[in-house]
Amino acid sequence: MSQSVSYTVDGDIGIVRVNNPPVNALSHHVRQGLYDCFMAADADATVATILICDGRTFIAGADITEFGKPPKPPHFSLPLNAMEDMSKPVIAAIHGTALGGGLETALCCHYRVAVPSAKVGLPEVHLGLLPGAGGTQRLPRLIGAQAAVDAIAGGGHIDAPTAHAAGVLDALVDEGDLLEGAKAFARKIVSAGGALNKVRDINEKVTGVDPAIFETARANAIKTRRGFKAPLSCIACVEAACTLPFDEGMARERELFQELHDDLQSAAQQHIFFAERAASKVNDMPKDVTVLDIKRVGVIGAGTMGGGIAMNFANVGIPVTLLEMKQEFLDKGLGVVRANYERTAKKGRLSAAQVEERMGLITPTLDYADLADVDMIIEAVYENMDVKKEVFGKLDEVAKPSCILATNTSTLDVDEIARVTKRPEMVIGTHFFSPANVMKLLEIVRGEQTSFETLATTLAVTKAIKKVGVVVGVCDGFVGNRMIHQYLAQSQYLLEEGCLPHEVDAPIYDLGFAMGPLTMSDLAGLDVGWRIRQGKGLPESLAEGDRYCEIGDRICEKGRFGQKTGGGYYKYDPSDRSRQRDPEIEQLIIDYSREKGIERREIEGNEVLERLMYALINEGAWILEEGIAQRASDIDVIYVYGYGVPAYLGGPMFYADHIGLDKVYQRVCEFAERDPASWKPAPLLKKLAESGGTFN
Ligand code: 3H9
Repeated sequence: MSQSVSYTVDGDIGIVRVNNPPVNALSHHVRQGLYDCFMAADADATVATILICDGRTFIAGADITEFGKPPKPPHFSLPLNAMEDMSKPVIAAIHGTALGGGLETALCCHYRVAVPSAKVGLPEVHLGLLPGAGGTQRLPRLIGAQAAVDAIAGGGHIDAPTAHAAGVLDALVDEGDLLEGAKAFARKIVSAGGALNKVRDINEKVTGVDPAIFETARANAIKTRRGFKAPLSCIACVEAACTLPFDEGMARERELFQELHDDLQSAAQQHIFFAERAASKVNDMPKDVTVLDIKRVGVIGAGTMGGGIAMNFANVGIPVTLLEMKQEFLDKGLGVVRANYERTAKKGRLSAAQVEERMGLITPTLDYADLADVDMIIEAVYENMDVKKEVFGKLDEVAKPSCILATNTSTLDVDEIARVTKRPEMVIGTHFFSPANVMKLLEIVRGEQTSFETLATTLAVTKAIKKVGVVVGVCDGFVGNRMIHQYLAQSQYLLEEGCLPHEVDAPIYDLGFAMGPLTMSDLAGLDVGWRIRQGKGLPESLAEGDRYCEIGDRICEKGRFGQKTGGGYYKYDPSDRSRQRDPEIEQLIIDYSREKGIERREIEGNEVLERLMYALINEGAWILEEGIAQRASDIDVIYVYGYGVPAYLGGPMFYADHIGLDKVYQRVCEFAERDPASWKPAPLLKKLAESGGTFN
């Protein structure tokens, strides 16, 4: 028998136990082990069989590492059918997370019991897949078509009490002893006659369903998950459960699963799943590093960023002391935080009591001395080196020696900030993305003196506040903004060479990005970059041979700072903020080219896409070469979670691998020949292109 699944007999009850760390995934040996053990259980004299798992969780799904490789027998259907066809009741005993193939396994048991802290769900959609082991056919028979569409196309986790109320679980048992609870449940079933409740037999097909629910679900998926194929296939499968008998529905599920499995989208989404987990690993970090206990944090600055950062902590029950310079700033900042929470409450996602509880966790203050007992301070003041240094000097004086000092900066040198303190090893950068309470990405900037303890603690805090953290090194713009700088520069050059704003944006939007570079600039606000450029004395301070486009400056000079002022590269309807082309700006661009003696030309779609994407990729290669990012997949995570790149593209470096690095490099060289001022082919890109290598 497989070592990862065992069968024992406890009195009159058989126990099949899975032990396949870390998450009891259904690897091929587990599938074989389940089959063998259930065969053994069926043949002996027990009255019922319990399926339970060791370790931290029930089966958390198929083994994702097996996807995209030659299939290893047995197929899922062998053990799952064997369980469902057992001649005595089978009870799944669930703790942790029964996800994907794990829940599908449980749905082949005749009964399901769980501890209240357990969660169930079919999250395959997030991997670009659909539940391929009968989940799309069994779940609707159990909970109805609408609830099944929500669960399968949404892919969320459902907590055990909710799952119990919905009928996914038959009973909740005491947290303390799952096995005893499951045994008691089994005996009750046996003494009541031992009915074999097969989900597949609940009905021939799910009936009485209004077909409009599928149309609504499809329209919603197209709107909220633009370009993703899996949600639509998930919906189609649930629809099949309502129109086809079970076996035919299963065949449809298999067919659509295979289509998704073989598609690049699912490979990309699986890449992002593993990339996200790899990102929290620091290559040179010793295993035994102490992680400090962060019980209370301080946040400096109650502006948009500071308020959003404070909310992250309050959301997970960590008290925050929020410091501002003036009472009016504090009042305003807290007002914004409250308004944010109340908006969420209006949507039904928070209760009034939870709003108060979270507000209660944020203690406002004007006094630095109130930060004396916090364990970590995140400074989120104005992006200016002198201001930040002054704040850090003060923090160093008031904070206890074990307190970590973090700076929320998107560009500044963390080492320079650290040097004003007597604890540079406890200083780190935390680059939150705006809005900080919503965006999942956190660039964790490791300074030259940042200790492993500080780094490991910051990574743990990142996980605690449910962000995806990526460790990056110090340089101007770190990873995300340094790359975006090159991308935005190309968007400007494309304008002066012949494109109008919508012609720059369209290919990127069509590729799947949330928006093109100029729409993004309008949304972010054009004034910030303009002031930075003014601060640098541009364009007068340009070095010989540097390339600079003044179109952005000219637009700002008109008082147009983007969406917030009703216009930037585009104009925005004041009633609904809808974006429209603006003839005035288009003329400004055409006049600018003429003024600079640039002959405008027709730039076809592919060149626009290539210049924008390859600017990102080439800079990404430089960043890897310099060790600013540890691995290419970290860059992909940053772009998916921070810059609106859809997970189904896998991020810019995964995209480059797919295009072929030889092709990318060749085009980058062509661009560099035409425009050496703005293109410097990265040696790593050259090396990989020439050796047939890939980034990931
Ligand atoms: C599926 O089931 C298809 C079916 O319909 C059948 C079709 C025929 N496989 O996240 P963590 C690894 S699709 C392999 O840090 P947590 C993970 O990479 C699947 N490995 O822990 C990490 O490795 P490392 C549907 C997996 O406590 C380690 O386990 N199921 C898998 O924060 C710990 O993971 C899902 O989509 C896997 N399935 O969260 C569930 N899952 O230590 C995916 C995890 O080397 N998993 N690993 O970095 C999760 O959502 C979370 O891992 C879970 C635990 C909530 C379970």
